[in-house]
Amino acid sequence: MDTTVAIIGSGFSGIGLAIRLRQEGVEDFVILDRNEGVGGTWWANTYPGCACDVPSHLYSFSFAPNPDWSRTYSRQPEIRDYLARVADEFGVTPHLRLGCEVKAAEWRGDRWRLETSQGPVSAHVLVSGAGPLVEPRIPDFPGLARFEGPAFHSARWDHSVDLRGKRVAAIGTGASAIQFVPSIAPDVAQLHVFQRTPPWVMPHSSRPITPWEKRVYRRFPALQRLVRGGIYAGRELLVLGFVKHPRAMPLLERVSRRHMERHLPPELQRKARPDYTIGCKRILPSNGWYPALARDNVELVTDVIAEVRERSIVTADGAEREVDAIVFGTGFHVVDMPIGRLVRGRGGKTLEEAWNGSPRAHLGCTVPGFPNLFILLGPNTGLGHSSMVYMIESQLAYVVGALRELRSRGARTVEVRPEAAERFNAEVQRRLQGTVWNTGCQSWYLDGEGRNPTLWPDWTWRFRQRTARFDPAEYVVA
Ligand code: N01
Repeated sequence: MDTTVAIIGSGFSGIGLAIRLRQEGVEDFVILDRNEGVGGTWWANTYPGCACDVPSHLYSFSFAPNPDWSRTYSRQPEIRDYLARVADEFGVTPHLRLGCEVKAAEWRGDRWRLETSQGPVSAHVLVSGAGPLVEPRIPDFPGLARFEGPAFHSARWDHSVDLRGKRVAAIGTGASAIQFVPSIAPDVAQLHVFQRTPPWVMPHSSRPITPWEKRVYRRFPALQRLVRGGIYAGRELLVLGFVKHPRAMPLLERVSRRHMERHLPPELQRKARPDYTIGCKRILPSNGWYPALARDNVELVTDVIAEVRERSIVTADGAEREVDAIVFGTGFHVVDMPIGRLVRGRGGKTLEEAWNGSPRAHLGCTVPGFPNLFILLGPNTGLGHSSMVYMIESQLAYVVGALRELRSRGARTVEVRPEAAERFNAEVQRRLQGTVWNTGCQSWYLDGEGRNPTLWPDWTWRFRQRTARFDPAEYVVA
């Protein structure tokens, strides 16, 4: 199959780009997604309690507001359905190739040649909308392969396993675990929550949106835009604490601590109290987390896992806990994201080889040596406080600008100049220096050397400004 643009992934990035391409009059494109349905991460993550911790009005396309969100923070099925509906409404669905896994992509002089599970695809331009949080990371605990019960990652929830009445180990206490632990705790016989680092948890303001509010939003779309703007501005204020004045963060710490103290007895507080600056890992909103930890059938384990046996987990203090199932909420391969190994640019080098252990790209999007390749939500586009859909929409404008440049010049290739990419990355790393993410704790935001290849260290509107116009001077257009 021959196409102008091949897009990997049908999440917000892939669907968003497809819509923008159609608006530009480009119809010759295909979206390849290994899943059987639309939605990317919102298709793949089906764990109990899965929801977005960014408000619904902001976590949606600006050009496709949804007056019918059922809650202020939407749950996974509703976001998945929203994406499928938007794909339909904007005429993108016929461009989808679902169940189609991209296994390799190689630059062949003037085109990309893709190997997929449905045969080869040749594309003039390749866009990755694969996202940075796709490949589950399961720690290599000694003996794990010997475990005889079901064991799965939260992003690959095995719904054929009935956890009711079982003894379950939940490993990890990040953004995913904090959602599934309170959801399964009432149904299991015993839940052992293995925590390496306690998260900072805030009170959650999630609530149903009333029929009256929905009617108002439907009648006055401008009001919904206003609410969206208000949420955006409120969240943006957090940048002040994360980036500009980390010393302001103790205010938030106090709120979180009080939240914990309200729900946990003193001996559990000691285990659940974080000892690092708030914000250096994702701040987690939940009203269910601490009450779940306080349940009689839940145990918070803070000893390190030493070994997994056929039917049990042994911690470093020698304690052995019999379990029937293990659920991993242990995060994703981010610094070593799979797309890095799939894509080969000029000279046969993979992205991973070009990155040499720490991803980097110009405006989180383009990489020297990889012509006609655009990565949506690439390196240093992540946020700890706001909607990734905002970052995606910013990059969509940039990619469309690049494609317009190609078309208007009748050119074949566009490739970022190494000096432009280096300048950008040096600036981003300089800005990251004093931020809470680089100074507050060790997290998956940082690579093995302490470099931060994941987060955007500034106001998000600055990212929008920087990506609003494609600057051909930073590229070789030939
Ligand atoms: O993963 P995580 P996640 N032994 O990496 C622990 C997005 N997201 O899937 O902190 C024991 O946050 C690890 O411990 P530590 C969001 O961007 C968004 O929960 O490294 N424990 C941590 O507790 C989020 O940031 C939503 O010490 C081990 C946990 O596993 C990202 O996805 C919802 C371990 C991993 O937490 C990832 O979240 C859900 C080991 N060897 C997720 N290795 C929204 O609502 C790791 N851990 C938008």
